[in-house]
Amino acid sequence: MVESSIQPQGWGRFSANVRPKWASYVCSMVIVLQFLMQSAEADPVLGTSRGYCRPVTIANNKTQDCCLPEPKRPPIPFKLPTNPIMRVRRPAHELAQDVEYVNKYNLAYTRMKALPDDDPRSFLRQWHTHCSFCVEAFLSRYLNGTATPYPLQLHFSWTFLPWHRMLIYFHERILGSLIDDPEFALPFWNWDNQLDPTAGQVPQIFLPYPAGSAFNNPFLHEGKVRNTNHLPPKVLPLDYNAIDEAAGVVNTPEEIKDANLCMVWNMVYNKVSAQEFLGGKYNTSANLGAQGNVTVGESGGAESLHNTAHEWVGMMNNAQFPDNEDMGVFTYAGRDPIFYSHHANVDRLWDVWQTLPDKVTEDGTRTRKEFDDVDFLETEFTFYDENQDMVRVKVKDTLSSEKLGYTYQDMSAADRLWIDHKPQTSRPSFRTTQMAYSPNDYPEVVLNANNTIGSTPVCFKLARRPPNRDDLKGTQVKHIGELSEGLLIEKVMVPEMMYVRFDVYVDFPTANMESDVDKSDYVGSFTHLPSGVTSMKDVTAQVPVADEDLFRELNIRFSIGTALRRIGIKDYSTDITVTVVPKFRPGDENKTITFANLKQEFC
Ligand SMILES: *[C@@H]1O[C@H](CO)[C@@H](O)[C@H](O)[C@H]1NC(C)=O
Ligand SMILES: *[C@@H]1O[C@H](CO)[C@@H](O)[C@H](O)[C@H]1NC(C)=O
Ligand SMILES: *[C@@H]1O[C@H](CO)[C@@H](O)[C@H](O)[C@H]1NC(C)=O
Ligand SMILES: *[C@@H]1O[C@H](CO)[C@@H](O)[C@H](O)[C@H]1NC(C)=O
Ligand SMILES: *[C@@H]1O[C@H](CO)[C@@H](O)[C@H](O)[C@H]1NC(C)=O
Ligand SMILES: *[C@@H]1O[C@H](CO)[C@@H](O)[C@H](O)[C@H]1NC(C)=O
Ligand SMILES: [Cu+2]
Repeated sequence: MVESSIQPQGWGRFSANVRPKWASYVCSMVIVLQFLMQSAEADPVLGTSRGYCRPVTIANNKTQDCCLPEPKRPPIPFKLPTNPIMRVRRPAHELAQDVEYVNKYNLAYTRMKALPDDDPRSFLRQWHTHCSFCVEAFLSRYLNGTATPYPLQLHFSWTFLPWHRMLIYFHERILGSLIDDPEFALPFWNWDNQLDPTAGQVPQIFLPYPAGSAFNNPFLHEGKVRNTNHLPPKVLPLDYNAIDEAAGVVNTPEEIKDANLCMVWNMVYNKVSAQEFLGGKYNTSANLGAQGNVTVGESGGAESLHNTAHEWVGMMNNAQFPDNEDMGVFTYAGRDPIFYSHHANVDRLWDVWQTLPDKVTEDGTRTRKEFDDVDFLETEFTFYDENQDMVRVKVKDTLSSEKLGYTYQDMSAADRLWIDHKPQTSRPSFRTTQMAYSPNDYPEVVLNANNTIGSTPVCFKLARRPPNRDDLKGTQVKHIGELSEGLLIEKVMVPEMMYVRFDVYVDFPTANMESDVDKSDYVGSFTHLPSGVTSMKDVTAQVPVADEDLFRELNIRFSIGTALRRIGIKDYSTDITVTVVPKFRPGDENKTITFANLKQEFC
């Protein structure tokens, strides 16, 4: 068993390591037995930088090399600390006037930046860690280290939250060690907080302080590429709409606040199952289409919600920064320190999510649980720690921040605002006010036909049925009444280089771009950030193909149970309509995205 835990050493550049034959034989046996014991289909992914890496292609045929150095020592297994010193992460807006913290934070980054490029703790390599793992520079592997032919992509599935949790966990420890402060904790950008109007602004600690003040923070802002239109006092609108912005539409602070509460309620509170909040299973057997499309999985609520902050902070439509640096694109996001603070808040929302009561399902008794699927729990990532050691972390060790030794300052008063949020403007139900309305007047989706989202809203009839015992399979609940009713849009072909956003409404067939999201019939949004594009065509030859040919094939789930009850539909036999409202970016208005199916599904 001890030997098998270091088995992944036996591949990549370390394959020449000498190991007695009998030992590797025993190891293989142990591993085979472990696999047999799990399940015939078990294939947890190993996300590591070892063994293979290619530069990622970004827009306009440029490439960015984000590959990471090889470890100097054999990788070590991650161990949860036994008596951890608690690092308390505090909200960035409350740290703005804390001279000691701001200066310490800046010093840690300044030292990180000064490390040589081949040091995996250097800021360059911290950025590269996100760039490479999130833009398909590596191949996904089996736990024994054998490469699959499929590119690794840690967004768009259940790996999103645990991987980013550990990315910032090690980032924080490295920063702390560089200033000899074992209690150093990252600040979190508390953008869901609508109680304090400064919480949703780009935090002051990432902006220059007045000249001559006691604050010293140049690394946190100098050379960072951001949208100068979105600096304080502007507040991040979680339903950000670049077309409206370009057209000069200005929302009042009150409208922004309501929309923000509604978005967080929908994308966090209303996601009662792990699948809805974290995302779906990572697909380790994705097809490599001739054109190199990537089949990833299903994005969760946390991920869609967090993309908006990326898009809003990054520089947009600037000829000098055509790739929407830094935050606006996966490739460059890690180059802005605000990225780590943004992800600390996403991580905090995961902690909060675990504690939320259930007012979502029919029974109202479902507890929020992480996946118990062995493919999830045994999934492994490698990261570099504060000693430059490569550490192999299993997802099962990432599920409790407290066990990891950090915690978040209590923000429950602000959290409560979105937890208890009810749509402010109750639009009268279309069903009751429009006598002539019937879902039968709208087409049902035709499976695998050319169903498209784009240009104008599209409306489909959705046939509904009650949940049954078969629906319990693969979920973590035993009672039908605890299932969450969802709408699943399948095989959405998302162009890799396109910002995508669309909103979904139930029983509101006339919904359009200007419809207020803070209404009962709004059920959520999907957002997608572009990234560098790598060819899946020929993995070894590293031949880039045209950006516009590449797609990510994703399933997208919307939770509709509460919305239906709020608009007065209390049974499962009433058919409804589903309206998908595209909110693509300026210039993309006429683009279309295809999908294969749209159906009711419980989870
Ligand atoms: C990108 O490179 C390919 C192959 O070299 C070339 O055919 C294509 O025109 C280039 N595209 C752009 C936008 O430069
Ligand atoms: C590693 O695991 C995969 C999947 O179980 C298997 O196909 C492959 O042969 C294994 N490789 C080694 C070297 O054991
Ligand atoms: C994984 O992707 C392949 C190829 O698109 C698909 O056939 C398969 O059903 C997917 N598996 C899961 C679990 O979604
Ligand atoms: C990739 O996706 C595009 C868009 O849906 C599609 O036209 C193309 O056929 C796909 N390629 C493969 C090989 O599946
Ligand atoms: C699918 O629909 C889009 C938009 O209506 C159209 O541009 C495209 O040609 C269609 N594709 C096929 C294969 O019918
Ligand atoms: C989208 O299509 C409309 C109608 O054909 C056209 O007027 C408009 O210029 C197009 N927009 C873009 C960005 O191509
Ligand atoms: Cu990421």
